[in-house]
Amino acid sequence: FSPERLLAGGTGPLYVKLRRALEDAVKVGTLKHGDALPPERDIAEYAAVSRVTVRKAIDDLVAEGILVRRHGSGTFVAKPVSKVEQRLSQLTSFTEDMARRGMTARSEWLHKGVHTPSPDEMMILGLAAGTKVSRLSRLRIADDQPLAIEHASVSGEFLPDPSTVTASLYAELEKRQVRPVRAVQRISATNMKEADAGLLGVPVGAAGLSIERISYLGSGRAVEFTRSLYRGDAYDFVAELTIGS
Ligand code: 16G
Repeated sequence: FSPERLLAGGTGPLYVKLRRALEDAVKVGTLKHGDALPPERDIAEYAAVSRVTVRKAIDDLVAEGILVRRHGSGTFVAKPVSKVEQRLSQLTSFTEDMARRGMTARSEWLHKGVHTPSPDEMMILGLAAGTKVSRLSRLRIADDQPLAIEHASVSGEFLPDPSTVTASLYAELEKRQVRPVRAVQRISATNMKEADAGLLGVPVGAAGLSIERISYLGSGRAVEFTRSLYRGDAYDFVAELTIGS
C-alpha cells in the first residue's frame, strides 16, 4: 500500500483521495482481507496529510464495512463473509451446523456463571423458587469469522456447573441426558449497537437477526432460553413449507 499515490492528482478533499487510495489497495489486493492497517500516524506521515484526514478516511471505510476496528488491536481489512444457509426445521447446535459445512466452530467466552434467575428466566424455564440458573455468553466463530453472539440460560437443575461446558452446550446436555428435542424460535430484525458490532466486526447499525430459542425435553420441561444476535449479512434462514389442510 503506497499512499504516496494519492498525491498524484485527482480531485476532491484529501480525505476522499486517501479513502479512494485505501479502497483501491483493498480492491487490487495490496491490502489483503484480514491485514492490519499501518498505524494512523504512519499513514499520515507517508501521505503527508494530517491525522485528522487519515481518521476521516478510515471512519468512512469502517462505516462502509470495508475496514473494521478492533478495540486494543487496531484497524483491519474486513473479510468478506460466505453466507451460511440454515434450515429452520432441524434442532441442531452451532457446533454441529458448522461441522456439517466442513467449518470449525469455536467460541470466545464472554461470561459463564451461576445466578439467581431473573423473573423472565423463572417464567420461561419454569423454575421453582430457590433454583439457580447457569448463564453462558459467547461469541460464536466459524473458521475465524465471528457469526453470532449468544446468551444462553439453562436451568441449574440440568446444568449445575456451566464450567463443564467447554466447546458445545448441546454435547454437554446430551452427556447429562437432558439434550432438548423440541424448540420454539423467534427471529426478528435489529440493527447492531456499538458493543455488539465491535465483537462481530461489522459497522455500527449493520443489519442483525435477533433470535430467541426456548428448547424443551420430551417431557415438556424447558431446558434452555437463549437470546442471540446473528450477523444479517452472514445468514439465510430457510424453511420448507407445505400446503395446510
Ligand atoms: C445454536 C442455538 C442455541 C444453542 C446452540 C448450542 C440458534 C439460533 N441457536 O446456536 O440456542 O444454545 O446452538 O450450540 O440456532 P453448541 O452446542 O455448539 O454450544
